[in-house]
Amino acid sequence: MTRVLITSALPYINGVKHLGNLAGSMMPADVFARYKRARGIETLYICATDEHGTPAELAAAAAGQNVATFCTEQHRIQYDLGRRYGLSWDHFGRSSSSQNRALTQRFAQTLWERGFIEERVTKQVYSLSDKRFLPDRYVVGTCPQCGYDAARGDQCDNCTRQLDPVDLISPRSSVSGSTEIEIRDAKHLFLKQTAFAPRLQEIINGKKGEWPVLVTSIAQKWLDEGLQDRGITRDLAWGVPVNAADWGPNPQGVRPDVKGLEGKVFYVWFDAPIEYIAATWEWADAKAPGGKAVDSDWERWWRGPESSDVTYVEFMGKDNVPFHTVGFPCTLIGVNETQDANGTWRPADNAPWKLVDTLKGFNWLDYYGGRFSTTHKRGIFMDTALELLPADYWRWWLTANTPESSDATFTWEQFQAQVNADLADVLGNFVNRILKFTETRFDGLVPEGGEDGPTEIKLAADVTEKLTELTAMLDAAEMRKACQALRQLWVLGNQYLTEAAPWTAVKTDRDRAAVAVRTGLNLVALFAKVSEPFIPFAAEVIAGGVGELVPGTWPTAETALKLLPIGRPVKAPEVLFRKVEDAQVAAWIERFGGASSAGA
Ligand code: B3M
Ligand code: ZN
Repeated sequence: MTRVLITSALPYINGVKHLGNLAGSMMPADVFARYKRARGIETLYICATDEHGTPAELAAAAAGQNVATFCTEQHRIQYDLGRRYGLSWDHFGRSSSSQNRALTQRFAQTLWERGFIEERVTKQVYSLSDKRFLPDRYVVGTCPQCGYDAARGDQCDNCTRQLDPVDLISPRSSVSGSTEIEIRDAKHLFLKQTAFAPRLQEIINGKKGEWPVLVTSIAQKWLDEGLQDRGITRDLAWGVPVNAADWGPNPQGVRPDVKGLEGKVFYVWFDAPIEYIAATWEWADAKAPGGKAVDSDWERWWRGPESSDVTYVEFMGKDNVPFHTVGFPCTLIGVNETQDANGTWRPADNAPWKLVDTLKGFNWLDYYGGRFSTTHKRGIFMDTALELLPADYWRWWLTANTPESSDATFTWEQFQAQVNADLADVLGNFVNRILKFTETRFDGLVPEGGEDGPTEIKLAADVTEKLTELTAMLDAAEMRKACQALRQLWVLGNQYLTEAAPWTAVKTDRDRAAVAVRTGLNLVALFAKVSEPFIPFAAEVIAGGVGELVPGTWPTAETALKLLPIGRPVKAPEVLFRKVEDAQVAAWIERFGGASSAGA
């Protein structure tokens, strides 16, 4: 039995995330994690807030708060919201944790001692009016690649290219808006990514045809354009301190010249992916007696022979793919391996850190064809969405519309049509019909008597087909197709009831009606079980209606329609899904903007 390690991209700390963020990382990761657990597979789903870098500092400044206090509050908010969406993280950590600080510093030290980091004097954007360097998002300007006029210093939101702040055309400070800017020399550490290009190419070649084309093509584009060595330190007060004074000599026997490195921190994209590992360490510490785990508790998921049965799956939006196919693998290869004088790579020790096995990258979820925007408050955010409707409505719609092969778009009209049809008309209606009928005509008990006829035999075959499809799609983390198969499974329930018509049969042939009711109730149990990864709250209510289900077992062709013992008491739940009304949709369009807000 293999274990599964799952991470979803770490949401920035700078505010509540919108539904687009949820759709393209945390939601599919959660469905996948819940599915694996439902199969009885040992699963660890790790996420955390990404708390360093300019997004955190800028947002704290905008809120008029000290950055540490801001991060503590915002982490709590994101944690609570995630739980209310049913996100089943085993741990939701913080990249500002002491564990991440220790691990980031340790990795950097190793990279230096192996010769993969070097010191360079670089040109940096300096703001005369703000009297400070302006790294990354502290500077905005025109993208030199695509001409987008609000590109940030680190990355262009329009063409997704990574940028260097000094390359921006017409740069201005995001702190003050000032254009009084000059370029000054400053010392920084660089990760020699160029050295890793052949190793990365090997990895990507091995993943072509297995990972989504979106992912391998982004990675390949990067490799084709030629990797750049990457500055991994910044002139910021908030972050993981470089701490180079502790480092030993590099292969040339040179110790880092600490002068000029004081007061610097690592670049957020250096420490953030390391937090996947450090958050696992946090998880182990959190459940260890005395709050201090032994290393093997968390390392068994991440390194060496103890982790050889672990499959590691990452979920993220396409803008994060370069950092996970190039940046983070460079860090890990550099701590796992050494390169001798002839350029040959050799394992550095017998406990290498795990690299990603499967990388699921997603396109964007748009709002009426335009981008969701935190800055422009366009679209729907995780907190407001829950004021409108229960989490399962959002979970279902977002998963059924996961932006897998192309961008997807949210519109209120389509949302209403889909959740009403799938959840209220198909699933909710089925569960309600059969349970109510059992209560009124069969004393609320799974009835005995009668034998399966041709309708049941046909149903079993159809159920097996859809269940096989659903299972295969979940194994492949193909969320849209998984939802499609699940919806078709629900539809089979209604079709069966209409055909078997126990309400008619009961008048003349009670055994026939008993078969139909028993089969219908088993379908309810089946739906509770297989819908749980998608709509866990409703699934729990449905399961409650037919009694507890065995955890850690996934139905098979043999068990799918035999989940309930004869005589088990059942009970119709309260209304499972209320329909979304036209008046609500009209009000929400008014409040959040509809088609007419597109392109804003
Ligand atoms: N915080 C960017 C984002 O939320 C970044 C992901 C980090 S994953 C290590 O899109
Ligand atoms: Zn651009």
